Amino acid sequence: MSHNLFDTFAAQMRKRADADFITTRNGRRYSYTDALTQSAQLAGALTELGVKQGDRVAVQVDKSPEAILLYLACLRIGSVYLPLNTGYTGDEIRYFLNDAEPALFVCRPKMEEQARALAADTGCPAVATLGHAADGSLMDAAQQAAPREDSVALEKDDLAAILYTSGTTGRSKGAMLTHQNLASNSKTLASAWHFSADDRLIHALPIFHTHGLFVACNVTLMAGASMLFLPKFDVDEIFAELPHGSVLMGVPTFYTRLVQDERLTPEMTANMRLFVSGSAPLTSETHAAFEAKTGHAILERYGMTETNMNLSNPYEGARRAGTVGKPLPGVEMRIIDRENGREVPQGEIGILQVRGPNVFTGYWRMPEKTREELLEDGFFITGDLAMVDDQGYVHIVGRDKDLVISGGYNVYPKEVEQVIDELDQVAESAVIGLPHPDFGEGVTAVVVRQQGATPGEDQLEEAAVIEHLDGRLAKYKQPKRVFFVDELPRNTMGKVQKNELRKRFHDTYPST
Ligand code: MCA
Ligand code: AMP
Repeated sequence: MSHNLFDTFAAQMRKRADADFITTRNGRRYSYTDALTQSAQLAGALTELGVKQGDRVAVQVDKSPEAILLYLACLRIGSVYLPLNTGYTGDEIRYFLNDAEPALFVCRPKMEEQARALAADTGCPAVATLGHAADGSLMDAAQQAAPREDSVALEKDDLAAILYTSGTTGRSKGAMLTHQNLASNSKTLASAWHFSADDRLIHALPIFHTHGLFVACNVTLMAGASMLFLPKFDVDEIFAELPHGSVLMGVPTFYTRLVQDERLTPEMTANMRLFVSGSAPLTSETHAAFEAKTGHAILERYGMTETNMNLSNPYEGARRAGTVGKPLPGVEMRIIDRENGREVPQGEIGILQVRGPNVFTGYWRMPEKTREELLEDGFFITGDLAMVDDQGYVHIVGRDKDLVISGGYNVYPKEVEQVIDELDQVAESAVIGLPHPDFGEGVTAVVVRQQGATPGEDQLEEAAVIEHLDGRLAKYKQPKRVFFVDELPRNTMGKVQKNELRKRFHDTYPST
């Protein structure tokens, strides 16, 4: 029996042949039959471009239904889908192409020249373009190619996707996700969240991360439901769609923005059955305010790129603010004492570890990193600090890893510090996350200037640091503020005490 995830989706697609799969605000409609036909055409184009089973296909494109059909085409032929944030700069992309060695790089039409140069530098043999209006050379190739109606037979551990996640060392790691990882999690979520073919998901997330790609799209496909594709999160567009949708999935910033709007009422959300939040902590205040304004309790869940979703508040039963619920069916968890490596008693804080068919197989070409984080008994060390309360609900209380989450995007301080430290006038820097009313945490840099620099014309200022980062790092990783100090606080071991910095600059981003 083949474990190709596409086959599972295809069974639903054939059943739901004439039903909507994706619609857009500008009137484009893709039925499930269209999805079958066009993914076969794209699979044909991939084959003619030289992509084979097991090859990586790197994709940095704007959000469009065609990007999802391309993902399905990759699954069909057993190639490995490698989506990349559209905010990544040329330098960032170079790293991914070098590391993943894709057989094809699909980029936005306007980026073709830069993409070809990067592909030539990194030995990537083919480049194709895909635009948000179903344009580009990949779509042309799909028109001409002999469609591939088949799907290749796969083992459950064959790779479906590689998603890069930044690392504490500043080097991004490619999380290898198998067909089984994705299939098991989407089945589990579709059932846990009562998805059915009647659902219409308002899709406003980006599609290059787990949340918007796997949680949203795979669950929809698993249930034979439909999605309304919005190019990005926009409050007005959400309000235009709420009366026609049934589910919204978002990062907490979606909800903090929605609750500030007077259009959020029980009537506005009367057609909706479920609001899901994840990727970053949702505050109890936002949870309570949303419920007070709509009558809907947001369902908060917890996941990671490496694991898909692990824990979820219940669909039926109390969805408790400030908690991420309980392990999903098939997922095991334990909370480990950092000092003695033993499980902590209920009510105490430790490091969360998870195990299950959803947990990835390791980091691409990083066996040592894999061994450090994925234990021999199958448990994965999440690096999040958690506690189980007396009702069995899990609270994520902090992080054991140096990570900032801004508007649902992860920023590893080390990566930003390394680029700031390239500046001659910088002696050292520390990047921290501070409470931010919109993004949850605001990336903030604290910099020590090189000694000898005297106040005056040549002195390094905030704007020059930002200017240096611009074009080198994606916008969301760039500090919202840069502060200068004479020295960084250190403990007796010489380690920078970021907690001290977080306290000192705590009120940098006041709520309005
Ligand atoms: C935009 N900006 C940001 C961010 N987004 N800065 C910091 N953090 C961000 N997340 C910058 C813009 O470049 C712009 O800068 C300024 O902020 C204002 O932009 P704005 O119009 O407000 O941004 P937006 O387009 O509304 O985007 C905010 C957003 C978006 C809707 C929260 O970032 C978003 O869709 N985030 C979702 C991320 C996500 O899908 N994460 C899932 C990862 P300037 O004005 O200077 O140009 S998967 C995951 O984490 C796991 C598996 C899980 O559990 O799900
Ligand atoms: P990523 O590596 O981008 O997949 O991000 C995963 C991280 O996001 C987790 O390790 C958590 O730190 C965080 N995260 C995801 N969902 C939640 C949540 N509901 N509450 C708190 N943190 C979360």
